[in-house]
Amino acid sequence: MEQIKIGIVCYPTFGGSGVVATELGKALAQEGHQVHFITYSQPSRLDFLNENLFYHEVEFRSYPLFEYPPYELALASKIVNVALNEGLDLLHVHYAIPHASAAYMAKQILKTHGITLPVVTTLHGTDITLVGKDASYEPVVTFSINQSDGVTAVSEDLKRETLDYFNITNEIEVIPNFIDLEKFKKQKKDHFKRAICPEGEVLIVHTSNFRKVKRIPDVIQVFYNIRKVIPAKLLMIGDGPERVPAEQQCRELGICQDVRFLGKLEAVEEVLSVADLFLMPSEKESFGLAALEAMACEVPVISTNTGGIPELNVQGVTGFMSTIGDTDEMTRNALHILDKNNLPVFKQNALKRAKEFDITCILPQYELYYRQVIEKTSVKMHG
Ligand code: GMT
Repeated sequence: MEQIKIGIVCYPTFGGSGVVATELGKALAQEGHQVHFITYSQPSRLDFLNENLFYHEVEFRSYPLFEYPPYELALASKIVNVALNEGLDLLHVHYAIPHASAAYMAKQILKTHGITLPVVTTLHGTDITLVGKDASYEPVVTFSINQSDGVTAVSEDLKRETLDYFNITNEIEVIPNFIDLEKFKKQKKDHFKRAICPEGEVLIVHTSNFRKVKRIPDVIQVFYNIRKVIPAKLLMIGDGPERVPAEQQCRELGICQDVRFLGKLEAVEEVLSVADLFLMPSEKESFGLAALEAMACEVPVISTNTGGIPELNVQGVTGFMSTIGDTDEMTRNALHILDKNNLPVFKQNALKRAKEFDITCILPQYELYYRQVIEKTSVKMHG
């Protein structure tokens, strides 16, 4: 297959959009495409060497006049620089704010050099459902989505929400998130399980960036309810503004000895390998990549039924979904899953469902989409 030179713009942090962008770039490079990451620091999962992978750091200097250095301008300049020097065929930006508008500006500058750079924008979630809807960003988000040459969303629900809320004149293609089943698979970590759960307790896990939207108090409440019925331990992975209040909640409930906050972890799959249940009581979740990672490691999921989660978690099969805040129902369903007669079936179902999102199924969808966008853009240019 002919090589495409792709620029990928993303957040380098632990958030889902950065993870998806990085894993996608790595997989594209392994397929023989040339991938140039453009962002402000090394993406956390860009952890291996490949002759087709490149990283370009956006430098944005401060100046006494700036309260906030203008990152978007520095990013647009870096995109122009990389496109000119590396001969990019396409730019793929993940998370609309501010990446789609920086891409638009870069594209206009490149036009003055006689270069057409097709831009694909992938909508991930809060760039639409929370931040994007804010009046202070909405006109720019609408404009930059409409000016992209291709737009993808990570779930049907996110596409619907985008079309309902914004005045979108562009087509939106749904390409779901994916998982690398070579990396995310159940590993033998019995010693770890014994260390965490010495009395054979069940192990419950939550991973997130600990923001309000994740409803961390519900995670603790469901765990507290479960623990009243069966011996259980909870591992909280990740970090963010809701961590300190969650630690306080554990102290107030007197459950600190059974809850561990592990902070940001690189090898989440090692912990998931020994987990019995994953909790995701989010208020909003356009897809729920963290739940997919759990399922790939054979962990069933208790979640809300919000956003794109119903496109992933199958009710009564891979786990259960409840309305936001219904921690009593979540507890009842969790105890049903954790029953020793039910758990093995839920685990196998979770893995089977995760296989439908294997990167080998989703990567060709992106490659095809890139080719269509490149083709369409060059017809527009010449036609
Ligand atoms: O909003 C976040 O939690 C972070 C955000 C991101 O862009 O990093 O996550 C969103 O994108 C992920 C990858 O596509 C999805 O799996 C998450 O469901 C989504 N988060 C929300 O919609 C809250």
